[in-house]
Amino acid sequence: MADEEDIILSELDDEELVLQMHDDLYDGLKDEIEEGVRILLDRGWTPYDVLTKALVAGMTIVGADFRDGILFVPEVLLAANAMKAGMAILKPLLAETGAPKVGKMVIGTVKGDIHDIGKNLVGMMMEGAGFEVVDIGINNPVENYIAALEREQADILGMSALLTTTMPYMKVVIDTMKEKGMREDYIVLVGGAPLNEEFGKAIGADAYCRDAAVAVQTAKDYMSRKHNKLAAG
Ligand code: B12
Repeated sequence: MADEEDIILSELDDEELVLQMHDDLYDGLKDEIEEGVRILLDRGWTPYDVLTKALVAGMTIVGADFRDGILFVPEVLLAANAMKAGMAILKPLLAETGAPKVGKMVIGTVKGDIHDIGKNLVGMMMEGAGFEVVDIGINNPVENYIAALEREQADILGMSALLTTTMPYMKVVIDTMKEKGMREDYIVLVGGAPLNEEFGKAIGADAYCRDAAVAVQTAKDYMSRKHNKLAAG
């Protein structure tokens, strides 16, 4: 039987390498993930494919085993760190489109919630699509969102929540925006694994986005409508 340590990533074909990366992500092996990402890029993979097929797909397996009680917080944290290391290599490449800025987004995870991988991914993909992104991090009370929107003169607010206990806080933010008479000045996009379309509607968001690709498309659609509206005066 082959010893794990004997595996030389660069000798694997693409398919084997991607499967090995899923395993390495599962085991929280940061160095191996970084190496795998570099190899795939060298072989001509697009940063987006590396992100979705090697990293996000691997994290989905981690998520399933966490849910089923096979993995626990410390292991998931290691996996998350490995994922972030891979994402750090891809980030500049995804952002490197040189496209004119199409709009500005403030994005953050809500109060009580420290999950940030999905939010970071959305931020990266938005930057890649030509948006300017101001990331206000995790565990944000409503004041942080309001202050950032006003300070940055943003077009879009993005809120992330991964817990059923923290997602209702999005409504607190939207209600506060309404009270301050500023709700209509922004496009509000929400996301995170436990959310769905109905929830997005119920709390008064403009849209719920299932993943980062949908977030980019939705943001673009709203920005072009906003421009058309302004042009129509
Ligand atoms: C990694 C992880 C952790 C890591 C987080 C590390 C980090 N830096 O983020 C750690 C170990 C710290 C952690 C802690 C906890 N976690 Co946790 N975690 C996960 C896990 C396995 C993966 C999440 C992830 O990163 N996914 C990968 C990314 C790419 O996907 P995503 O986040 O869904 O994001 C995509 C979309 O949702 C969308 N999106 C996300 N945000 C946004 C925002 C906008 C604006 C838009 C448009 C779109 C969008 O686009 C993203 C990219 O495509 C999930 C399982 C799961 N199925 O989600 C559990 C999970 C979310 N965690 C869970 C739990 C219970 C916890 C803890 C309470 C565990 C504990 N007992 O302590 C704590 C809570 C800590 C806290 N207060 O926040 C539960 C939540 C259950 C529930 N229904 O509420 C889950 C679902 C696991 C489970 N099934 O039990 N966790």
